[in-house]
Amino acid sequence: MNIKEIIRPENRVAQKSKVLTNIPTHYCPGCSHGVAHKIVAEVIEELGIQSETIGVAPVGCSVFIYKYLDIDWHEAAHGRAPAVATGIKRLLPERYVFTYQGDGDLAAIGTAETIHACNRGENIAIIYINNGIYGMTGGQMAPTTLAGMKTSTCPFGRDPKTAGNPIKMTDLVAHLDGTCYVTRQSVHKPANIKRCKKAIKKAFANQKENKGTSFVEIVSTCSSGWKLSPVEANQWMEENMFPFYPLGDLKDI
Ligand SMILES: Cc1ncc(C[n+]2csc(CCOP(=O)(O)OP(=O)(O)O)c2C)c(N)n1
Ligand code: SF4
Repeated sequence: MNIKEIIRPENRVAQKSKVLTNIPTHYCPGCSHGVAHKIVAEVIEELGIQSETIGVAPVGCSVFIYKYLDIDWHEAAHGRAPAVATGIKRLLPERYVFTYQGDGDLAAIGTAETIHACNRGENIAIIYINNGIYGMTGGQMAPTTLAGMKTSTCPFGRDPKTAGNPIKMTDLVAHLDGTCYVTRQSVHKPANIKRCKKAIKKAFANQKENKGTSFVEIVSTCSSGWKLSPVEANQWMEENMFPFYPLGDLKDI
């Protein structure tokens, strides 16, 4: 096989998921959103539910996720995705419904919608991309920003005395009776990507059994907001984010 034949899409060993469109994503190099999109698409393809899935898109860097995954979508106002997903799922209970939200969207402006959807046990999946910062708007402090972490609005580092403590949404929702599956994952290494994909698959599959709300946090990088290279961002995440946001299942019933 010559080089031209090798690079033809049909001859590649690893094929792109058919659920992903051919539109190039707008994410910065080293951003976790692209990998997270890829595994959500693969899960939908592997479960054979492309025509039955409805995603609810957030406000944040992933606001254009509806351009990248070829499924039905609904855009929600900032933070309101779990409320919109509730309405969709109740009207169309046979559909697989999920939200995809950043930490600014889910843990700041959307805290109430998140907590109450989880408390009601809405039969949806929530995918929560926690990069500890408001990426889209210029790297401001989020409720999830670590103590001491520098952002554009706390250039000397977050001071919990004045700015409060970083919030662990995943731990909070694990305590609610409405959640059936709560887990914290990452996508920075192949083994983690595999585990995260399994978790997302479970979150979708749980809907078939009407078990309640599945919540998958993905501890993520924002290389631009953190002002680090892609490699440095992964290292920084391992050294600083994981000790505070430890990976693993918090609840699985
Ligand atoms: C009602 C409202 N308030 C504020 C904003 C501005 N805004 C847009 S995105 C965003 C934060 C997004 O951060 P996050 O959810 O963490 O996503 P990321 O960009 O990091 O992926 C904010 C505050 C808005 N669009 N609408
Ligand atoms: S600003 Fe951050 S979250 Fe947004 S695309 Fe860039 S790296 Fe990703």
